[in-house]
Amino acid sequence: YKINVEASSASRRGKSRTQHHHQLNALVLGQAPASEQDDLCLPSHDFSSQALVPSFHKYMDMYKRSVEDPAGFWSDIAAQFYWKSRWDPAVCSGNLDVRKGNVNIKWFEGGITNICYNCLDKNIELGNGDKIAIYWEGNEPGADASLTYTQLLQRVCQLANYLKDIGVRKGDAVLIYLPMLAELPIAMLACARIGAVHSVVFAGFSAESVAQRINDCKPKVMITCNAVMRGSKLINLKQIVDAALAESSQHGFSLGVCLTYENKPAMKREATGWQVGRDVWWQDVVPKYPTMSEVEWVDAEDPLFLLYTSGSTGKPKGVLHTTGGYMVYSATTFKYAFDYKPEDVYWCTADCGWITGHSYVTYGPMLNGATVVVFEGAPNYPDPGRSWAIVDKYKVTLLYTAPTLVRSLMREGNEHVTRYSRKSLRVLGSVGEPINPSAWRWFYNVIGDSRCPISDTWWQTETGGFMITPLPGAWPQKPGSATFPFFGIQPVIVDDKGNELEGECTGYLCIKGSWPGAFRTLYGDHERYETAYFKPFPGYYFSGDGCSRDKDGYYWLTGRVDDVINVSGHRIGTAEVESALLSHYQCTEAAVVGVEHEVKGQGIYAFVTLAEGVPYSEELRKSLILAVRKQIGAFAAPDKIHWAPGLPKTRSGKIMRRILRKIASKQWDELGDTSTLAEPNVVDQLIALADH
Ligand code: 6R9
Repeated sequence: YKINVEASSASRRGKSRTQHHHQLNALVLGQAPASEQDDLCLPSHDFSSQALVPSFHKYMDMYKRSVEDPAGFWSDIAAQFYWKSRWDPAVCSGNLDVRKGNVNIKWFEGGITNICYNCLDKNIELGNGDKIAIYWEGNEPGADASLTYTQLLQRVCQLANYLKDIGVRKGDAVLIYLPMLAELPIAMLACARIGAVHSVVFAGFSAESVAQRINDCKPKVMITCNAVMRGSKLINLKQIVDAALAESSQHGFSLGVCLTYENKPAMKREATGWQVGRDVWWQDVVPKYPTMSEVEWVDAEDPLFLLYTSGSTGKPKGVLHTTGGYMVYSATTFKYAFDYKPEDVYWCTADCGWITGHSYVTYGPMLNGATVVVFEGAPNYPDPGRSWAIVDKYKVTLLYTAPTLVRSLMREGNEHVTRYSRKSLRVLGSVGEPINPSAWRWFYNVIGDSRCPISDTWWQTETGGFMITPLPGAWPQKPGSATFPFFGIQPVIVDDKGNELEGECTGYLCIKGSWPGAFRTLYGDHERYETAYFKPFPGYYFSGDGCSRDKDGYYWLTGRVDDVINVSGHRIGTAEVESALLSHYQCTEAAVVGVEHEVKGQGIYAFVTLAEGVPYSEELRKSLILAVRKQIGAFAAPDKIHWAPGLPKTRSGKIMRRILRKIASKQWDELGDTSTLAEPNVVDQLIALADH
C-alpha cells in the first residue's frame, strides 16, 4: 500500500515542488502553513494538534493494523459498545472469500446487542441524559423543538411499546414514509429497539414507487404523516400512501395498520383521507404507552434495515444491512471523518430517506451521543440564507451536505452567506457525487472562511458508511479528491479485464476484502447481489464508479460507469426512467442518459420515440415528464426530452448510449465510431432535432 504524501501535484500548476515540501514540512514541524493555498489545502496547526488523528503517520499506523489484522482492529472498537453477550471470535471478521463464489459476509456473529440501546440507553448511562439529542427545526423559521437523550428514549419507547402491542415482532418489516420530522428518527429507533426491520422510503417518491416497495418487502405496519409543507408547497403524503396501498391491494397485499402522525401545521385531521380499521392517528395511541420498554436483543447478523436504491435495471434493489457490523462501522466513520468531539453540534442536510440519513443523521451520530440538527424544510426557504441562519441559531460545528446544495447556493451570491457569522463551524462535509474543485473552493473559502477542513466522503448505500474520506487535520487536502481510504478499506482500481492497476492510474473502483458496514444481501435476491456486485470483477466488490489515483496516492472519483445517473446526489437508474416514459401510451421507445448539469451535477436527458403518426408537441413533452413524476417522483423528472424518430442501435438491436451521451452533450464531432450502427443516418436525424 503506497501513499506518497510528501510529493504534491504542485508541478501540474507550475509550482516548484520544493515550495510545497516546505509547506508540508511546516505542517510537520508545527508551524503555521504558508498563506498561499492552491491545489494543496493544508489543515492549520491548531486544528491538527487537537484532531483525533493528528497526522498522516498516526493514520498510517492505524490503517496498517486495520488491514493486517481486521479482526483485532474492529474487535477493539466493537468492545466499546454494549453487548449482551460477546461475538464468536471465529466469525468476527468478514469470512469473505469472494473468489470461492458464495458471498456471505458476517461480522461479530453470535454477539448479542441492540443498536437502539447503544444509541440511547448507553449514552444516558454515561451521564448524557440531559444532553440535547435532536434540535428539530421546522419548515417555517421559528417552528422548532428539541429532545434530550432521555426525552428521545421516552418517545422511542412509547412507539416501540405501541408497535409491539399491535403485533410487530422481531424480523417484521415496517415501512416508514415520513418527512424530516423528529418522528422519523424516532420511528427508525423504535423499530430497531424491537428488532423490526425498517424500510424508510424517501417522502419524495410517488405512490407507484411506494407500492413497488410495499410489494417487495410486505410491511406489517406503515408509519407516515398526513401532510408536509416543503417550502411554500403542501404535499399530501397520506394521499400518496392511500394510492400506493390501493395499488398494492391489487397484488393481494393488505396492510395491518397505517400509523399516521398528524402534522397539524400542514393539514388538519378533518382534511385527511381515512380508512377506518386500518388508519390510526399516532397522537391518539402512542402517547398512552409507557415511556420505558424492554429491548429486543438481537444477533449482530440480524437485519436492521432495508433501503431501496437504484441499480442498472428497472427494479430497485433492497439493500439489506445487519446490526452489529453496521453499528460499529457507522459510529466509527462518523467519529473520525468529522473529528467528532462531545461538544459538537452536528447538522446533516440529507433526508433519512437516503442512506446518508440512516448512517449520518440517525445511527452514526447518536451512537456517539452527538447533538443532531434535524431540518424539515428546504435550504432556500424563505430565502437562500436559511442554512446559515440555522448554523448560527444552533451554533453548528459540523456541517455535512451535498455538492448540489453548495452549487445552488453559490449561484445566489455570497451576501446570503456573509450576513451570517458561521464562526461555530469547524468541519464541513460533502457527499453524494464528486464535488467539483470550484464548488469545493467556494465551500471552503466562503462558507468555512478558509478555516474548516472539508470531508469529501465517498461511499454508497451498499457500503453502509464512508469508504474513502479525508480525516480532518491528518493530511493536506486536494479540492475535488476524496483523498485516502478509511480504516479497513482496501480500494483497488482495475482495468476492463479486472487487472489491478498500480500507482497512477484510472479505471474501475473495486474494494478488496470486507468491512463491517458492508451490505449483506439484496432482499430476497442473493443471486442478484452476487451477480451485480461480485461477479463483474471476480475477487472484489465492484462499486459501479470510475476512479483515478494520482501520483501522491490520492483518489479521485469520476462518477458512475454503469447505467445509473446521479442527479443532485440522488441515484437514479436510467432503466427506471425509461420504463416510466414507456408507461406513456404514446411512447414506444425511450433511452435515457446523464448530461452535465451546472447545479444538479447530472441532468436527465431522455430520447423518446413516439407511436407512428403521433406528432411531438409541447403538451406531449409535459405529459411524458408527468409520467415520470407519477411513476418515480418529481426528483427524477427529465430535464430534457429529445424527440427521436429512431435511436442509434447496433445490428443486434442494442442502443448505443455512448453515442446518445455525445449527442446530448452536443459533442457532435466526437461521436466516435458509428460504423457498427444498423442505420447510421439516425444520428444525423437526432443532431438535426437537437437544440442548436
Ligand atoms: C452516500 C451516497 C452512491 C453513489 C456512488 C458515487 C456517488 C457518493 C461521492 C460520490 C464522488 C463522493 N458518490 N459520494 N461520488 N464523491 N464523495 O450517496 O449513496 O445514494 O447509494 O450513491 O454516489 O457515484 O456510487 P448512494
